[in-house]
Amino acid sequence: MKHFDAELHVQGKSIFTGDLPEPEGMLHAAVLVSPVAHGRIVSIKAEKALDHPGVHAVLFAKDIPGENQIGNIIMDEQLLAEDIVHFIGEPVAIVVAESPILARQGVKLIDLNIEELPAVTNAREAFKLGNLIAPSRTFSVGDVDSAWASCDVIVKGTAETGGQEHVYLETQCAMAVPAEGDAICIYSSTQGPSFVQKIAARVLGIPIHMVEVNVTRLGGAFGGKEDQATPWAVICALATQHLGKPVKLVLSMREDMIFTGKRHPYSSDFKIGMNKEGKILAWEVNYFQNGGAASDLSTAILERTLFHCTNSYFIPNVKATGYCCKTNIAPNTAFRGFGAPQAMFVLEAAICAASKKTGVKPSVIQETNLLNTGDYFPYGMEYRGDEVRRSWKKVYEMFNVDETRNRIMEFNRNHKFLKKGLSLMPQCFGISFTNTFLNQANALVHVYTDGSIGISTGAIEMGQGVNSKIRQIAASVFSVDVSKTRVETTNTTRSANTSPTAASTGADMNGNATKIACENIRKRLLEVAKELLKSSEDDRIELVEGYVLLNGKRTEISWEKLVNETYIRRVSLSSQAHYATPGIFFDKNTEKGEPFAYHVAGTAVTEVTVDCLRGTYHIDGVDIVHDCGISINPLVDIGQIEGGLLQGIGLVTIEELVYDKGSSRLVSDSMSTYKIPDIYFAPDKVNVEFLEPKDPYVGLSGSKAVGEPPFMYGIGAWFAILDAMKAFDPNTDPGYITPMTPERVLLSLPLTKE
Ligand code: LUZ
Ligand code: MOS
Repeated sequence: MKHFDAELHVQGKSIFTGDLPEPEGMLHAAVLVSPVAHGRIVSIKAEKALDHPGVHAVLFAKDIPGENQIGNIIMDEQLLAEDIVHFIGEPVAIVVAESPILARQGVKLIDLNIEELPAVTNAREAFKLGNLIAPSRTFSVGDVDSAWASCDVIVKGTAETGGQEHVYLETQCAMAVPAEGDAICIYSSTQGPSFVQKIAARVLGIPIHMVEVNVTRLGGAFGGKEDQATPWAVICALATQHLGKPVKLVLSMREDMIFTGKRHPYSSDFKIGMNKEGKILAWEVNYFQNGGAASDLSTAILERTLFHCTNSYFIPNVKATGYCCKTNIAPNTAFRGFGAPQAMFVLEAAICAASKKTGVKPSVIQETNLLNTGDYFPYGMEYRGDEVRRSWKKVYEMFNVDETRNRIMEFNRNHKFLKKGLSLMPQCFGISFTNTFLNQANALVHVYTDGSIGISTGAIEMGQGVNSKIRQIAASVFSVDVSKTRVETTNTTRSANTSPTAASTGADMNGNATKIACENIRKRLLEVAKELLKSSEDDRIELVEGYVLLNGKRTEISWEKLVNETYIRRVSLSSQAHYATPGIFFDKNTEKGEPFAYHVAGTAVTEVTVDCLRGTYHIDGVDIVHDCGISINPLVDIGQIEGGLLQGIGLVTIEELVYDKGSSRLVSDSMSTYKIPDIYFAPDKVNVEFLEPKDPYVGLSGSKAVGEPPFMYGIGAWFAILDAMKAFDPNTDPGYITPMTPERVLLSLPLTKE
């Protein structure tokens, strides 16, 4: 049950896009980007760059033969700016040269003259100016307006969540190679090869079948390569089309951090109403999403925010409205959780605020309102699981939460400046793309005459172990050893019209397509076995551990022999299959439907220690009870849970994006100024306990999606830190603002305390 790439990784033998052997005559691209947040291009002069040794070409918007448009949901983003630039880092021109250094020297020699225009970087400011990417959307259920009258407590407030840089180890990169005729082959580090293919064809003005996109694996993505791998691949393809030469582009870490979008910062207003017992009766929230300078996936992300506006809780009266605001920063994009963490933070903040006003403990309010089986979400879907309450209960029992609280109180009594805090963080995440049509995948499986198996799907391996799970599924259908299977590169000629590997659905959907294809082949193999054994209708024929079994007894027909006999009989050993998640739909007019195949839930307990003199803190431990269903690969799943948790903790603690007030330039544009959790920052211990599975038909053979849900547990760190700060000063009020950096902690606490 290992991650089959691990051996290659530790030996440095895994192939990433940047490692591919460079074809003869390879050229390198570099990109001239806008140095201002908003402006009008007055003139561009490229003569000096063209005279620079080794420079082969400088390309502008006017050199695009097709459409200068890379938009996905809304067509509002040019590949190369023509007239107006909208953010620092927006591509304006491409320099193609004989080396990456020469290309970047060429970029510096271009004379770009821009007349600056006023820039907006803040979502609320953009909203006031009417700069919206799309009309607002509202999810509602019950009647909040009349519900306030029956509430004993009503609390209003605001919450702010900051953005987050993806920090994939492998930066954005691509290579394009000319093929026969006017065809082009693109090697791209993308989560969405079909999207790269479609946009390249659109920009180059050629049919989609003239573009082949090939992906071996990514060095991390986290959503950052769902939409935003595309421009770099298309830039290479455009240069290849112009010059007839292979062209490669690898962004430096710093370029990547400046040029590409991040998680959306949100600013939200909330109003929560409860009765005396802590039952939440009404919830009203307005989310102001900072979309950046182009729509990218912002509207889909805002939609997922609305879907998760009540997280793990049942609230009878809800009105949630989202505003997708257009600002002059790099277009923000998909990031693990896709708008859900932002929604969940606001509700936890509101619970915290309500607790402060009533004296009812946050955990009591949380538990009172947890979803029960049969409750309805504001979007009309029934909660069919029971894992929300089951995980809450189990976390208390397994990890002795009550004892921990007593230990913490004791500790806090005995320490003046060091204070411990605790929080519980439940999460409930909907699995499926919220855009229903994206919930489809396909697979192509070949069994070769020696019995080895080759599998192609639309899934992208980005470290998350999807290929390991797909291999295990194929091996289990044929009942052969996993070593007989191999997952090929992801290639648009073998898997067409695929959805990006995203929304935690990669293994579910591509695994199910693989399963169907394998089952098709197995059926044919069993027919041949029947012939070989001259068996009758009531005989039971199976494939078990590399042999054909007749009525439960092993025959001498091995897997290899059966495969070869099937080939000799001219029966196909290949199958292509399609999978579409059944039963889901959503009506955007009524904002009601059944958008998710299922929900994944769990609960985390976080303990922290804060040094209230220095503002520094340490995450002592996180105990998690999580629902993986029937895990196909527990090691991979625990890796996803731990990784997601750490990334979530990073979001709410130390990951801070800083922009210069005057120029709107990203100041935290390198790994020395943008800190992410490292091994020292990580919790001393992370305990992960799987919840006993309940539904064997869900997901992929009963296993549930694991990519995004565990990210949400990290939010608990913020509330645990606040809990510790309150032990030092009950009146502390840092605001409901992420990240809770040590600076914020320090500035929120009194300087001296007796
Ligand atoms: N991408 C997307 C996603 O296009 N739609 C989604 O619903 C989604 N959800 C999570 C992550 N990526
Ligand atoms: Mo994503 S946030 O690419 O699942």
